[in-house]
Amino acid sequence: SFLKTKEVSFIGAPLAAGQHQAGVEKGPQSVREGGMEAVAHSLGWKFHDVGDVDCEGAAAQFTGISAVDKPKNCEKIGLANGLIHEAVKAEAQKGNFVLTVGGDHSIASATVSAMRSVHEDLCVIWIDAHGDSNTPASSHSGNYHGMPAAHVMNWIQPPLPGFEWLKTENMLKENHLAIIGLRDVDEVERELLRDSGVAVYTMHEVDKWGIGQVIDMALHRINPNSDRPIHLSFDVDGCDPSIAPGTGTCSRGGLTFRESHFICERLSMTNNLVSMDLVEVNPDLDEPIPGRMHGDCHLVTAKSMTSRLAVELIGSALGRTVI
Ligand code: 6HN
Ligand code: MN
Ligand code: MN
Ligand code: MN
Repeated sequence: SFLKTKEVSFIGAPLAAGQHQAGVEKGPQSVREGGMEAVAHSLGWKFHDVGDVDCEGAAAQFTGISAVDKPKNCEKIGLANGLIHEAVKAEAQKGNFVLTVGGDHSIASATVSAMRSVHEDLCVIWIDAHGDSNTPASSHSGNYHGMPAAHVMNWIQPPLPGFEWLKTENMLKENHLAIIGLRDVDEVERELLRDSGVAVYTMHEVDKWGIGQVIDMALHRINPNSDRPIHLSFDVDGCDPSIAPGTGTCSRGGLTFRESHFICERLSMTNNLVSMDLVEVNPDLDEPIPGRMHGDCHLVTAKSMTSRLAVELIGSALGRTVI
């Protein structure tokens, strides 16, 4: 294994400035309160809660007018992400499994580059309804959470103000990234992805091949000899809104409950998974769980649909099996 310990470092990354729906900053607390520590313990992991990165405080260091109009909040996000990057790097250097809970998906340029700085050969599985591969020029919304994959592959020039910590040597090669679950991609973003070496599996491929084949194909592309450490960046909006309503950018026709779990289970079984992001859980947009709908694990205490799904998916990534 690429891990030196059987310990999870939980990092809360309550960043919301990469999109415009309030509430996503409550994601880390909802996962804590949902029983994450108990679930990790039950699976044989020690659990180290690093606490929340002070994203608000970091963002407040920047006052005045941004040097760029896209992405929105560029310097603020850059400063917060710099702290997230350092926190992830410090935990990864201990040899712990690094679990970063967002916050919006903006944090992924910080987490992926941090993991890359520790593991030269890192490859990444990115679960999402969206490509997150916009550049400031291709983005309609100007929201940075639609850009972190592009950014961490060095597609954004000139360098963004606030991101001075993001070094070229910690960026990800295109052929080390696979994105699964897409169904909502912007026009120019589509061209960027088509012309790239990124392995892209839309919901069409999931329907055609089944999720088992899709993951195997993705792993074959980005980790052909099964000798590279794997980071999982899981945007909960990759899941169907019927199982994950509590997120800011819902898109119909997503991954089912079992497909979502299968991804996490399959990656856990590689024994190469070193880190995970679970992002875009917005407790303010979430819905209650119907009373008679049992979960699969009594240690999960989350009271709403998407927070509960988040804790359960992380449990699967940490090795939970039925028998
Ligand atoms: N996410 N492609 C859209 C945009 O604004 O660039 C949506 C991005 C969503 C990003 O959900 O992490
Ligand atoms: Mn995303
Ligand atoms: Mn998304
Ligand atoms: Mn039990």
